[in-house]
Amino acid sequence: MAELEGLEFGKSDFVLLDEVTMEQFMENLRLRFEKGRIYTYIGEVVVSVNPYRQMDIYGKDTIEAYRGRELYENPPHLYAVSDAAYKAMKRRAKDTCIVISGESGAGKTEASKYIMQYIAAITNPSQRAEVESVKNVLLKSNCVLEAFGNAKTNRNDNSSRFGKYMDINFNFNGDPTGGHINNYLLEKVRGKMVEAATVIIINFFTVISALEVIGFSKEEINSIYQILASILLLGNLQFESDGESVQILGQEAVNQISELTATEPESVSKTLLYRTVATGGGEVIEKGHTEQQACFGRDAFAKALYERLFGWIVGRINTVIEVKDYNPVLHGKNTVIGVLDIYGFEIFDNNSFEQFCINYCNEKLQQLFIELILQQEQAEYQREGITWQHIDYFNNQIIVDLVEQPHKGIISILDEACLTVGNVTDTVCLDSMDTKLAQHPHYTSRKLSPSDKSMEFQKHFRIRHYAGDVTYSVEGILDKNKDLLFQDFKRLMYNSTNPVLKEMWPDGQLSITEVTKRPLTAATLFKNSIVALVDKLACKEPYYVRCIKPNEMKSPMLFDDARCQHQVAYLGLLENVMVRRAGFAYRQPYARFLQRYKMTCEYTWPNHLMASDREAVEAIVTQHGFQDDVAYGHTKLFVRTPRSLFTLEQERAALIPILVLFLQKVWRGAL
Ligand code: AD9
Ligand code: MG
Repeated sequence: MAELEGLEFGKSDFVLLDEVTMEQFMENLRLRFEKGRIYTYIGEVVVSVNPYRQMDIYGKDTIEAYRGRELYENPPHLYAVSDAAYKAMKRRAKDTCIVISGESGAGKTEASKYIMQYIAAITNPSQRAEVESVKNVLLKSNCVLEAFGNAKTNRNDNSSRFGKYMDINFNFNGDPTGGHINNYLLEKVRGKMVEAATVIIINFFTVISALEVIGFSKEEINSIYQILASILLLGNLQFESDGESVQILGQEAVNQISELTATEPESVSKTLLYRTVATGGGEVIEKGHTEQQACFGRDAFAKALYERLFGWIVGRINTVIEVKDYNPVLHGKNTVIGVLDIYGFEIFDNNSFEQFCINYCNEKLQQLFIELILQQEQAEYQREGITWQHIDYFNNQIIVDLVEQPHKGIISILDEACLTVGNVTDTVCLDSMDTKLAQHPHYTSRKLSPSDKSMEFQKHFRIRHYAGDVTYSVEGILDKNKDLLFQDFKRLMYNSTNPVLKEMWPDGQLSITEVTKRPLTAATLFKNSIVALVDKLACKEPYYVRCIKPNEMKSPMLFDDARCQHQVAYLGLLENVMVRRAGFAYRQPYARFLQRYKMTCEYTWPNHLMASDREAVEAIVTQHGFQDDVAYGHTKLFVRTPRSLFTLEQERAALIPILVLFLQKVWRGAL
């Protein structure tokens, strides 16, 4: 529990509040924000409020002050949890992860960058060249991925339109040896894509220099810019129909696209206007598009180009940073720190498939938080027979089920509609959802609220999310879920004479008759990737950063009480304080505790004569006078505050040299 700052800055750990009430919580949060103290703990969890201004708290001196220190030795900071995760990884060979959550614009991406900078700064003291190069690539990859994957939204000027989970691998010295990036659902809305492409072109030199540092070749960098230019050109391309056939308006754009993608202009035109279909009899024919189909094809192509480019860049970075020549026998266990920075919960005026996926992802992460911090914690106290007053909290599993349950959930219903042959429209799909989910307490059907203005046009449904109500439009939802791209575009790209482009489209080599299997839908692919992500996080020791957005105006001065309180409530922070306050910071099986600290007590060194390890542990605890700070479980000792353990650690550290000296004397026969 950090108490190092003066009282005028409020309580640096919410666990120290006089009373755990929303009023006191908010008062403390506001006071700290106003005093420029943007970080506050709940035990090991960091609560961070976006300052919306540059803070002088990330420099080299600060890094040095936090390096190797315990959490409560310094004021709360991201650096302290980064160090805690690093120490756990290095000392105990634990895989750890830092999960950063909070709504859009709350400061997650900034936090993830500070965390990575800290880890980079404290590792590799001997400046080995190969480690420096790994660190450099890891840091530069942020710049590239942000350039390609971020865009301005009305909630955040630099909003992440993709989720990022980065594993950093360490060797037994605790130096980074490589890493791996997983990216999740890149939003492919045309306006955002065009904007991102423009930003990359404006930031030309910064992005190129980052790409070069990572190791992209000249040809690869050229190809990237050619693809971006093609995407912009596709956006300008129009069609016109004379009632019989469809033509492209602007042959010049077609010529430019063909040049940029190293394809023939005739092939580009043909792919934009026709598609190949296999008839029931196995015959292959060319079918002309309607104007609407041509527009759909063009947009889908532009989006797919963007998505594949992004995926390829991530893959290319991964080949550079993957751990090479690692021999576990020679090098010891390879440990990992994972950093998760994903898009935050979003409510726009108009919410669609993308917000549905993003908000579902946030539900899953909240569920993981509940499971690890609120549920498992309490279950362990019960298992160990510790007297415990159960603390209630809202469990959002019910909303997770609403979205992902097989056969009954929204994703299943969407998929079913996409797989049904025939003309299933968005509205028919909505009908099916309304019927199947009418009774669900977190689903509102448009039929049940005909007078509700936000449900007008009868094309909406609403989910009561853990973070608030969101009304989603079903307009275009099936197309987005099918994420259909005519095979002809894939073939066009596969046949490009540019090897970089060709590499991005391996599935283009299939002919239309070979493409029989229905691809998984976008929602199912997304769900699978998020389930895999949660599994990955769940097997690591988690550290949490909970980000709060102080206001909607991006103002450094304004602490909007209602908005902040809403976030504190839905993030479950008050419940977190209650569990933490009533709970215990550390626990260790009796035998392990004894092994480590027996030298600090005359009754246990070198061996104890008591009836059980538990009694021996009691002797140590009593000798050091912190009997009021512990509870005895069936198999483990529970310690409430880290300070007690720290005292023991210090004493142990002081005793070790004396013991070594003693043993040396014994060995030399001097005693
Ligand atoms: V989203 O879910 O990707 O839309 P984030 O990632 O939570 O969102 P981001 O980190 O991008 O938000 O922060 C938004 C803006 O707040 C940044 O562009 C900065 O201008 C500002 N910010 C956030 N954190 C800090 C900070 N620690 N210091 C200074 C900050 N400014
Ligand atoms: Mg972000």
